[in-house]
Amino acid sequence: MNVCEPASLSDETVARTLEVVEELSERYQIGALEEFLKSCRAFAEEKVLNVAVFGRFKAGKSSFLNHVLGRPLLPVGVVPVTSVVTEIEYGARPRALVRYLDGRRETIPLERIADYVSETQNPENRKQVLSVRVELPSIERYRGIRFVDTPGLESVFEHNTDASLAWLPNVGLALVAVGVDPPLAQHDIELIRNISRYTPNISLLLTKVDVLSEEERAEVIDFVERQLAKYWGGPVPVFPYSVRPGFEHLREQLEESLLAQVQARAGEEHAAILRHKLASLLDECAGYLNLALKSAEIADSERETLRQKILGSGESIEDARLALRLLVRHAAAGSRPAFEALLAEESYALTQRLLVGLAREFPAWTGSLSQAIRGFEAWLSAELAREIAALSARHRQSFAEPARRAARQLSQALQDFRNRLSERTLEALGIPLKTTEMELHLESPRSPDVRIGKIFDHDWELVSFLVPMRLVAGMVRRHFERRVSDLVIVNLSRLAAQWEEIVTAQLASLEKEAIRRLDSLVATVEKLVASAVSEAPKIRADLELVRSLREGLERSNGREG
Ligand SMILES: Nc1nc2c(ncn2[C@@H]2O[C@H](COP(=O)(O)OP(=O)(O)O)[C@@H](O)[C@H]2O)c(=O)[nH]1
Ligand SMILES: [Mg+2]
Repeated sequence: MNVCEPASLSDETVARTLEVVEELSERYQIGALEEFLKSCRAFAEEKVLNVAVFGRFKAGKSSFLNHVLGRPLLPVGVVPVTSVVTEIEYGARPRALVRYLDGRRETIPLERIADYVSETQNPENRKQVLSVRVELPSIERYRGIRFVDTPGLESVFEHNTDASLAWLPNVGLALVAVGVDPPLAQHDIELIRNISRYTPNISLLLTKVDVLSEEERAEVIDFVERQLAKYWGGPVPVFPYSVRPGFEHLREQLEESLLAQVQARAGEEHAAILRHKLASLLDECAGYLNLALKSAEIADSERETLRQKILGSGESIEDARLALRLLVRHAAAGSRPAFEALLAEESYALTQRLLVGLAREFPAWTGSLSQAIRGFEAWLSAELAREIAALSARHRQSFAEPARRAARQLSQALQDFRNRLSERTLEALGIPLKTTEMELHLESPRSPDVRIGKIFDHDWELVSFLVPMRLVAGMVRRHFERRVSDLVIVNLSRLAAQWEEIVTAQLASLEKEAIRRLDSLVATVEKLVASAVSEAPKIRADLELVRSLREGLERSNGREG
């Protein structure tokens, strides 16, 4: 097996197309094409298809991947951290890159992967890891494939942030690992159903077949196939597997009939999508040039009227900007109350948990009142910090939602503006200007840094250091209990405020970007509409060049089909 180059869409065609569009958009100042160009260029460089391994905990996923990779890379037999996936692909140098929820990245030695993906070493994902990406030089034969080790089962679909599932739509092959003990449960069928939303290519990996005799193996495979036909119905090929010596032929079988195909298809699929993107890019570029040409063909005296017809007055563009700003303002105003309501629901249970903890700890705080206060302070700030950090992580999705929603709405509003422009050019010049808004990019928000407010007012402490606890224990305990309740409220409200601050910053940068795009589109159209009669011949020649590139793309498509 080796790298599979898209047969009919040559690198040269791709490079030439990108180059021409870039040159044209610079020369005609078509700033509005910049995002589209960037997205095409990024896609042209990305050539990886994911092979993801799903399945219940202890199904043998990590063992299987280690076997295929030819080294004990992933920890085996450990409880996986529910939200961390490990991605493995070819790379020139061996390295492991940890990506955190807040966007930080850190390179770690390969031997330390378990510190990030196993529950014992990273309980409840306290390290706030999003994923671990491993690159190995030894797997060059799997170039073009990225293996994904997923944590146990449903967790993948339930507890994850968007970012950690970013690879899902790009799954070229999903392997559902099922041990032979027991082979295939309702759970696994549900999992297959879930995955089928993302990829039609699902195979079943029947692991640990070494524990069966040859006869039993045939029986189990037969059973699994019948169950699949009965409860699922779709095509799911079954591959028996074992990592034990003596079963190497199973691995070869899997490589030959599955991985090789995926690799070949990865190239083809990528080429098909890239061709489509480049064709749209050329079409949009031609659209702008046509606008320039039609404008150049009218008399100079009519140009201002044309500009008015297409772009309207300065006021109407200001209105469009205002509409974008209002969208953002609305999202900003709603976020704080939403966060507070969300956290208010947690308040009671959190207080109760802490009070139970207090009851357990309190008897140990003997000696003086001063010592008790210090014990209480140390205990409560540690507990609260842990609880608040966990809450923050658990509701991360909800905290991130206002900015995500705003990003969607802004993209839509910008697209609407583009569509209106297209209608107006159609009216004014007889040609539409069909263009697409690229999604607004949204950084994954950083996590707030959780700090716990002051636990005690020190006036009280001044007189406290000598008072023996046995005299005041009842009073002190009631006081501690009130402090627990108060501090829960204070710190939940602070967490809401911190998230609001983060979201506000995200919204501000979204607003800035949306306005920039609007302005860039308006500037592009202004510039093109102002094209002079003398420019017409050059524009015609450039349009001809774009047309020939477009035809070249069509031809390469025909050859493939
Ligand atoms: N007999 C046998 N045991 C296996 C095989 N593959 C995995 N195991 C065992 O199954 C257990 C769970 O494996 P692991 O890879 O951690 O499962 P995961 O939770 O799905 O990643 C471990 O104790 C492995 O030693 C196999 O092919 N044969
Ligand atoms: Mg595992």
